[in-house]
Amino acid sequence: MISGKSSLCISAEEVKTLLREGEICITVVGLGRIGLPTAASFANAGAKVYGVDINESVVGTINSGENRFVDEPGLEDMLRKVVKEGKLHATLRAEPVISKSDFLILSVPTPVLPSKTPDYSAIRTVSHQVGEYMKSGTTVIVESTVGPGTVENLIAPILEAESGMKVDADFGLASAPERSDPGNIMKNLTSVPRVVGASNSRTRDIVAALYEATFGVEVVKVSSPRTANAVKLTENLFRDVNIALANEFALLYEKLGIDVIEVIKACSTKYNFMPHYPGAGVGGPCLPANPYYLIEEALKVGDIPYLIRMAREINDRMPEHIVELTMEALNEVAKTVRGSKIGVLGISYKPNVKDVQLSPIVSICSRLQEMGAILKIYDPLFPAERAAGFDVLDSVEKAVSNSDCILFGVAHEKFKHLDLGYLRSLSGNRSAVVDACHLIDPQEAMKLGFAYRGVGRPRSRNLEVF
Ligand code: SAJ
Repeated sequence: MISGKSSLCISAEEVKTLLREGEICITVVGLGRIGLPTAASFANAGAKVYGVDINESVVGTINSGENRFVDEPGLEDMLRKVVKEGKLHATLRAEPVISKSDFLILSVPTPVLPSKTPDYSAIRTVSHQVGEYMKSGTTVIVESTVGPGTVENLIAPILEAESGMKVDADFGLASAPERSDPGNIMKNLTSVPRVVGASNSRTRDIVAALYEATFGVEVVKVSSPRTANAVKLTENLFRDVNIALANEFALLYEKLGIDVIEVIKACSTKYNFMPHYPGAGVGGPCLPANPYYLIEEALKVGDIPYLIRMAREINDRMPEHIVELTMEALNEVAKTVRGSKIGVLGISYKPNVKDVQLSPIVSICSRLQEMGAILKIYDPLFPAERAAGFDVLDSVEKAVSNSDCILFGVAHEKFKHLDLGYLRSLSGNRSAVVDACHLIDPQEAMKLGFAYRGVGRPRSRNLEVF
């Protein structure tokens, strides 16, 4: 504890000084892709940080200074430094560290169940643990993404019941939802403004000062935890809906013989157009899950968010559309999916990130395999590894050689410099190519003799005359 003082009694100014002087103790619960960079950053700013996780190997690797998120630039060096300095220590046992912490940061997963309802079991369990062991004067900060109202109506009552204390009177409660892009987390943590809402303005100011001092980033103070959670969900659902609109345009323009990418690029010349792009579907830990946190809260008050739900249906339909395009392209060269060798380039859920969580390409590969295709997958982030139950090869050549179809799944930086003519020479004769991520030029593919299909793209060569 801060030399015996409560984190509720210090001023925002004092936070910065105490942090620098190593007087602040922080426990981060949940050491995943957000929790670990957060813990390392607080330690690097001077705090004494404990990281709590339920996974023994996670705890072990962290204490040896190893970084398991190899695709997060900047994390490796910082983690090794703070572990070596003894400023960050990971542990499986929450009790001894929670009871001596000034700030407790909850950063555990809040996935969505197959029933499309949020799974708050982890945050519930952690709230019981924290409530049981936390001392008076502690401030609890929820970074996990939850529906608006969850902090006030689910987490706060558990903390009060377990601790016998009262929010504001005995402990502070705040929401500071993470807003970082996987693959750019360390950069985002120090550049993207942080939204903070708390149970009272004093706690909000103290938490804001802690984040400003640690990350050097602007803090947007809002009126409550529920507002902070609404901000996080609004920005992500805005994105999901606009991606769905781009996908809807793509499905229509394919039929109208219009190139949706050409249209979007031209639209982008308009000052208030916000480009979003069609693709294989929406994957990752955030966008496919976030809408259901808000939908659940809406249904509780009798509101039905039609557009948000329809957007989810459109985006979830895209993997099947890519499978249909693959069938069409193979049929064009008198082949069927069954028995065809398909070279899949990219299996991550988005470019340049080593993560297959809810990856649409995984859904596509599973469906093609069910249909009897022989898959040869390459992803530069998973070379010679297994990903989502699939073997990943270690070169483009191994995936593409003698293939009946090349499927571009993810626009990894490494794929942008591939020579399509070279790939044509490697693939079997009369081969097809399907572009799920608008990576290649349709006209070039067709001129090379591929049977081409691309999401939202024309499937015939430009006619010289109309
Ligand atoms: N996608 C499209 N079309 C687009 C953009 C994305 O189909 O125009 C697809 C991607 O391929 C991917 C999925 O949507 O499968 C999600 O893409 P994303 O770029 O939104 O990536 P995420 O899921 O990592 O989103 C995170 C979010 N960050 C947080 O929730 C804290 C999101 O708010 C960010 O906008 C995003 O990172 C980012 O790019 O920063």
